[in-house]
Amino acid sequence: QATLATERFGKKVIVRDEVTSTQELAHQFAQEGNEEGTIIVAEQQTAGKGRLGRKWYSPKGTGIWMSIILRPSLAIQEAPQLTLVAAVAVVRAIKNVTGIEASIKWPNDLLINDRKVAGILTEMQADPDRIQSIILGIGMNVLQEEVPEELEEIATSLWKEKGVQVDRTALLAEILKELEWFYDTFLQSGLQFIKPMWEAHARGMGERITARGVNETVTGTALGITDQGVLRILDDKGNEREVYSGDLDFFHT
Ligand code: BT5
Repeated sequence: QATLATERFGKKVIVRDEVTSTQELAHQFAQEGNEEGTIIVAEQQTAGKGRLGRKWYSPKGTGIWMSIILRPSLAIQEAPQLTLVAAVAVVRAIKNVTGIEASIKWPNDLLINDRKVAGILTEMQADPDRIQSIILGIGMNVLQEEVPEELEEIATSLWKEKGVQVDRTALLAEILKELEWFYDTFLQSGLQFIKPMWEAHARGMGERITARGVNETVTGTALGITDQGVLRILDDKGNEREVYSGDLDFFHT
């Protein structure tokens, strides 16, 4: 049981025991005309999705597996910024509920002690010139005592980090509160206001990193992000480079 402190987000909640992916269901509900802020949550996903066709492990009753329908009036190329906005909101929610300071791994991972506790997935349905809907998915490991062997090195849960059984409903309510606030702030004033908060929580800024983008891999010093959420890297030739999306590697010294 939890009280929602939001105006629109979570006004309609669709709860399922088992789904393939809350993203798939949310796309359907969006196409059927459901309003912005409608959320889909499931106890278990049998085919949870990460980016680029990757799998998201979503065992029964242990996490927050949720997708929210958004209908922002944004240009199509601005949509990826929502991932960064959501990351800051989820960091805040984790802090407010558990006291844990998670960090952000560009563009869409949240880490605790360098292990992934949550991931964000933004998918868009658009006409050539207009966004129809964006389905923003958040997956968070909450209660798992163990993560699968193949993820042992890279994944964690709030339980594993804190040894406390965090109430998933209360945490979800907090995520929705923070998300609504950051989303509205972003739509009103762009990324400028959120950017310093993002950079303050981001891992690897000012450090040597490799960004593996879709078309290119850049190694150098991470400088931060632009006002459009693009990662800035000073490469080894002294040129400033911009990477739009991809995966980061840190170098542990
Ligand atoms: C993500 O992709 O991190 C986005 C994850 C989004 C999941 C939510 S759950 C609700 C909604 N419905 C869905 O079907 N999806 C969204 P990516 O950055 O591509 O990371 C995927 C990688 O994370 C995998 O290849 C694994 O290495 C790792 N991974 C998989 N499951 C994990 C888990 N439960 N915890 C931590 N890491 C995991």
